[in-house]
Amino acid sequence: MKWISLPSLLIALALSGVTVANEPLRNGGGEEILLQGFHWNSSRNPTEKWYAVLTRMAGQIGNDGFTALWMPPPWNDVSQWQTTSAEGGGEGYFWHSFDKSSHYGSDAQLQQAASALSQASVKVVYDIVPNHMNDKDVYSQFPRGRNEWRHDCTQCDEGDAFMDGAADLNTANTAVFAAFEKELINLRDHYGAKGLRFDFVRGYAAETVDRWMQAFGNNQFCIGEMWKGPNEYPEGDWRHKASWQDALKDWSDRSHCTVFDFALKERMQNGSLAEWRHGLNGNPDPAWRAIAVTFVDNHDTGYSPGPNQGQHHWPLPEERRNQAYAYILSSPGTPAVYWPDMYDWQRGDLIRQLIRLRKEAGIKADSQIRFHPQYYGMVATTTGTLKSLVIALDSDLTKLPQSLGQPALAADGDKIRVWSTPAEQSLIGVHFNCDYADTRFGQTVYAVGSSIELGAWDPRHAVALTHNPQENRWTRVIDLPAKQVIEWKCILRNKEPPDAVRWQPGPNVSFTSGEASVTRGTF
Ligand code: 7SA
Ligand code: CA
Repeated sequence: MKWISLPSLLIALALSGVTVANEPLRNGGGEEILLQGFHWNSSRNPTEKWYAVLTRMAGQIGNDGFTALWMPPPWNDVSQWQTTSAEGGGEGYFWHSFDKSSHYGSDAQLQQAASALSQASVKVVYDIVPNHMNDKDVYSQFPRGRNEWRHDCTQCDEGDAFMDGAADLNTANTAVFAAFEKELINLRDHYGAKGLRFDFVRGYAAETVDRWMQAFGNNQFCIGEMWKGPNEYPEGDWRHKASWQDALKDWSDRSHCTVFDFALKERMQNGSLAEWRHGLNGNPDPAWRAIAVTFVDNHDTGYSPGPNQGQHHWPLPEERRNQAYAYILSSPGTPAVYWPDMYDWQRGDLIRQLIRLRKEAGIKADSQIRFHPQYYGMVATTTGTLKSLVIALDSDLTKLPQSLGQPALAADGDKIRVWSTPAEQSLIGVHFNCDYADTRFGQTVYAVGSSIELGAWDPRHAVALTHNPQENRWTRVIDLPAKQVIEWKCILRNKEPPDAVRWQPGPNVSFTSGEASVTRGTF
């Protein structure tokens, strides 16, 4: 029997067009901390060319703990436009040619900035805009009438149109695909590109991005900007009824790139602090957390220093901004920090401290996160390779478990508290049982105890058990980190007010999680 070797089997599969499952997720090993290296008005920076600013700041950016910098589009953009509510042009998103001299600076200045950042061990990630280009110019790289533009034919676009689609290119066309493939390799070989941010990915196929990345560098970092809510998909499209997370994961599965966590952005904008857990980066499945690039604002959604204060399409209100940075920097996903928040609006010290705590804990994109919903606000524990970080945002976590001690960071009048603790062990489900409770109408039996999961002995934050009438037993499985010495008691409590309690008599029940997986208290 002739055995076919694994590599040749994989090649055969790949050639057959079958997507080989082992395509790597291109998330930089999950250890990237990204700085958006520009804002909406950077191309109009009054004092010095933007590339010169980046060269001057490269060392500080590295010292501040960033591992990668998202550059603006590197291509020449001579556009000027006006709409009823705004005007602009030259930012790079309506580019004219692959020429690197632009409003951000000259080709030489770009090279200087790229090498200064690389010397500071900061990966250069260019913003790529393949969906469209300035169709207004007489000069155009792509001739008309050859199916290279969306409007050349009815099937001449593999995605959405930008505005009315007059400027859309047909990325499925081999000449168009090849032109970008060549330019991405040029950016890698001559402009220090170590990663790519793909603009407006709703405008072309995720598989096209995957093929460009295979040419650019199959393991290099890439991020897709998929800003498209469920209601923007046509009625018949499954994503119209799916969640923001589902559509983002679908795109990442087909491109093998990370994706900006617009699911978290939407919850930050429209949900309470407790609902921030529903971001892609809080998903119970690590494969979903690993693809999330979390952010508070960017050059579209947020304000920018300078004219019109930028675009501010979807800005996070000021009072939540510090808490949002505390959350994305001490939770899973790949955090992205918006330039003005770091270097223009005095938030830099807080962000610097948070980055240090994240790195000391060894938190990665797919790290485990546990939410503690029995508290108001956002209380969660993220466990990295070295430590666990407990975060409490605007919460009523007042009685602290001994294990927590003093916060490693407190800010915003204690609205932000972060503790650094020894890395907790993996979780195990412990059966909590309470017997012989003679409950009055409306009363419920709770478990309250020493650890944060059990409310740190505060009945208000105890865990409600469920009644099993046959055995007159109240019970619940509670996930706890293994190897923790736990003390606890059964209590009788009304739902509201949460303080009317009757305690289980006698000494506390105590056990070590993992050695015991069942524990019992009796009234
Ligand atoms: O409204 C915000 C959110 O509120 C929430 O409550 C909503 C959200 O759904 C809701 O829950 O988000 C909605 O609105 C977002 C912002 O418009 C949408 C999002 O999908 C939607 O859900 O995001 C879209 O728009 C962003 C700007 C894009 C997103 O990918 C896209 O999904 N961001 C990236 C894309 C571009 C374009 O490359 C950049 O746009 C962004 O910086 C980048 O991050 O000759 C051709 C031609 C004609 O075709 C046009 O008809 C004509 O008007 C030219 C003219 N076009 C001009 C535009 O009108 C003008 O606005 C063009 C030449 O210049 C401008 O376009 C700018 C754009 O304004 C600017 O944001 C573009 C090119 O310079 O550069 C930037
Ligand atoms: Ca398109």
